[in-house]
Amino acid sequence: MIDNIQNIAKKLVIDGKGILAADESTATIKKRFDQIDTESNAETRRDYREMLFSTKEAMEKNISGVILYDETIKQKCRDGRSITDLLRETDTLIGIKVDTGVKKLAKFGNETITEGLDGLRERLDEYYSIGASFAKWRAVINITEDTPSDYAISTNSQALARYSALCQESGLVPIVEPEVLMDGENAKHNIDECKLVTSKILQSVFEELSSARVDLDGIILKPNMVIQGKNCDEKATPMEVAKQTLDCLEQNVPTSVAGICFLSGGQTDLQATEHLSIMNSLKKINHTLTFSYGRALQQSALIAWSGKDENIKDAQNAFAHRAHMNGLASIGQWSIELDQ
Ligand code: 5MM
Repeated sequence: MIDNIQNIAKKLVIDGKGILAADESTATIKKRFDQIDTESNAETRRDYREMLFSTKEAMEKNISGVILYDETIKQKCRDGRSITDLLRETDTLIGIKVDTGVKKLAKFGNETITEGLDGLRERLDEYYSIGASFAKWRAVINITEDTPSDYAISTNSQALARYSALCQESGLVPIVEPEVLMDGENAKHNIDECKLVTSKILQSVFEELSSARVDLDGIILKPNMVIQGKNCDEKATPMEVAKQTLDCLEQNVPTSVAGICFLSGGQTDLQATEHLSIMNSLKKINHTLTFSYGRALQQSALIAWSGKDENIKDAQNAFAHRAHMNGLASIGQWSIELDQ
């Protein structure tokens, strides 16, 4: 079973490919659809995601796996095939979001804890039987004047470790996502602050993974890049973001981790691609670095689609383009000229 997990993890980070995060919860996808004045219901959500997953060129060449939401993994395409069969046709690995969301951490103000451990073993077995080969759990850490607290860091890390151990027992590769948010009002949230907090959460996560006996060669880490918060005036250059991110990962991520797939976190499409490409072109780290983007892969396709069937081709072209650009970034060969 462990061999299989290691092979799946390797396949997820194979050269030129990365992960499409399409596991927006119902509330999050509604926010995305609100931007394009499109009603969010089970059918429109299925249509949108089916459109992405049937972009054959992108899926075959640049997408190793897709993270689905519970609703989607059980849905059928318009023609009656299952969504999982559609993904299998392009040899795309099937992933599933298994946390049940971020809730307020009692007695800790606005800090959060990610829930979903109760009954997780049974849910993982069910997803495995439907065809999932990997899973995802996202912890959220917010930088403010007085957060994150040590307790929020440790309790979220413990949850990530318990989830990871359960995944591996069930034959699924866990994607371990401790996200330090770019959002927030804090003007002091500069790149150094982000590096400090990202280092803290990574140290804590790897301590807990080790205590939980998780095999690191059977996990994928999904971290944020080291970058200033949205409200900070001190903007780091792309080279600084790349170098500080590499430095942080080198110091805090054991080399046995199978691969690192970044989240985009609210960066623009181009920023997310450029940062990844610079990191890979610097070749300073032993890990494979690629993408597990949600917004940075989908935004242009979402706008092009705008909820209309007649726009499907344009939207698929937009998605294929971003997937291609990020595929190039994953091997350090992207350039702005190619992206025009
Ligand atoms: C696709 O969005 C994922 C699910 O988010 P919610 O639980 O808030 O609905 C999210 O975890 C996503 O996978 C990561 O944040 C990475 O996405 P971005 O857009 O930051 O690349």
